[in-house]
Amino acid sequence: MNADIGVVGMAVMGQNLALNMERKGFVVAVYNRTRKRTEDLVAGRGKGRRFIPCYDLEAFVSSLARPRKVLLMVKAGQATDAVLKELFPLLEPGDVVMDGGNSHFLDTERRLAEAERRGLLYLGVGISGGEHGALHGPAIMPGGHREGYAIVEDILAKTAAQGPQGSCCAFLGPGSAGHYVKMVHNGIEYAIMQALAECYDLMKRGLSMAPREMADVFATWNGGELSGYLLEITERILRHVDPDTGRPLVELIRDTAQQKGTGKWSTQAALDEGTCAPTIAAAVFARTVSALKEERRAAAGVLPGPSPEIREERGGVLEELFGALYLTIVAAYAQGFRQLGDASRERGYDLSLAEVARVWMDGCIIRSRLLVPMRTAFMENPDLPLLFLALPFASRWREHHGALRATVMRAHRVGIPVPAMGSALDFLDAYRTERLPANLIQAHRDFFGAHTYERVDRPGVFHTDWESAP
Ligand code: NBP
Repeated sequence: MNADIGVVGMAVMGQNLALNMERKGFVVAVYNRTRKRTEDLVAGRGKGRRFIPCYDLEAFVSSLARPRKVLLMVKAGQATDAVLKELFPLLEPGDVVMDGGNSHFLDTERRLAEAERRGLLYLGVGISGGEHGALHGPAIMPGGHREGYAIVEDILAKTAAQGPQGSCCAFLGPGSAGHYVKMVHNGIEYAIMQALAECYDLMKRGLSMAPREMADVFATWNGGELSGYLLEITERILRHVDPDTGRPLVELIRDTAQQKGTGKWSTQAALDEGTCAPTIAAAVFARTVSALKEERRAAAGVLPGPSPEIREERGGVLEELFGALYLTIVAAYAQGFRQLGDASRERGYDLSLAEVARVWMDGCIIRSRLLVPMRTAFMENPDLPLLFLALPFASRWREHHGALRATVMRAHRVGIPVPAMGSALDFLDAYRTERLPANLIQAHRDFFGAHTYERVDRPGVFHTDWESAP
């Protein structure tokens, strides 16, 4: 019996994906550098399943039906390079190698070029959904060699979540398109999580609400058009009681958010491309500030601020908070999609943003009911510059921008930081302003660096000798 597909890397993601694929009817060869993980899988959760356990890469490769299909689920970076160095020479032209890890898109470009030299078909495959998604159906974002995708499409499409509008897997484009889309997915994820944390902070410190009460609010919000996985788990987290202490577990967790780097990469790439992703960047920096625990503790005694108490009627504050959250979440998606559109033009991905929205509808961490109207917006206008210009989101802006303003001003008044909400508001206010003060910046640049400027009243490029001007 030959395996339909082989998975390298039997840590959390690899194991669960292998189990998922086997359940979909495929024979799966499994291999891990450390033998014990493979042994544990086939003796435990994988017992009696159609797995072919392999304990060296040669045996693993020989167990695969031709053309061979290999999915790497190993740590991104050097580990992936180490596996590929060993694996590539064992394969034959026409075999397909998929990297399902969170690889940096530039690493994917480099590996794809190396695979191409060897006649191999290479796919950088973004996978989202964590452990649960890997087992029950993640969102899968492949990019790279289209011929390679044709060979693995059946397996990937069946392994992916089955969303309201089809399998949450689609070939996204050439090169590093898949990993780029996954990276921006994570950037959006950072921004939504930050916005939810800001709501929690305003409810907790501002309104003195108990986690159980906050959970009720999130449950209500999650029942409407904002419904999505991150709202759902926020409610569940807030209801969770620590069995040891009887206290809400969330209150016992240290307030320093860690990061593995995909949010940072997403922001770095946005900066490199000159695209606008300030809310995603704000969320990355908010995590950085959260990590300064000891400094924050010291500063608390040195830098006073107002009392965080919000002395207003709770119902009204929460109503406005919903509007603020709504627009901030849409701003996160809007900036992410905009970055994807810009990267697609720059890097030749030829992305369909409507298809990206469809793939994100289920299985992944940023799945949300909002993706249905977002997909429609991109289907109606594939070149839409920003989601807020599409009718449903423009009308939500009109409806909620007062609430976003009120929430940001309220938070600033009581000294509760809202970097995601604040940056979403600033971004949209700048975006809808016909004349920004950048003319003064151009004058500064010309003053000290003779960088020249354009005028609004006549064509051409100008320089002024500002020092000698009267
Ligand atoms: P980890 O990211 O923790 O990686 C552990 C795996 O990498 C183990 O199988 C380990 O083998 C293998 N590995 C390492 Br480390 N160095 C190696 C080397 N030099 N040669 C061969 N194998 C090596 O596992 P994970 O959390 O399951 O994630 C797998 C991939 O999926 C990562 O790229 C991750 O970023 C991505 N991802 C994770 C999630 C998630 O929710 N966890 C979601 C989406 C994507 P060993 O057992 O011998 O040490």
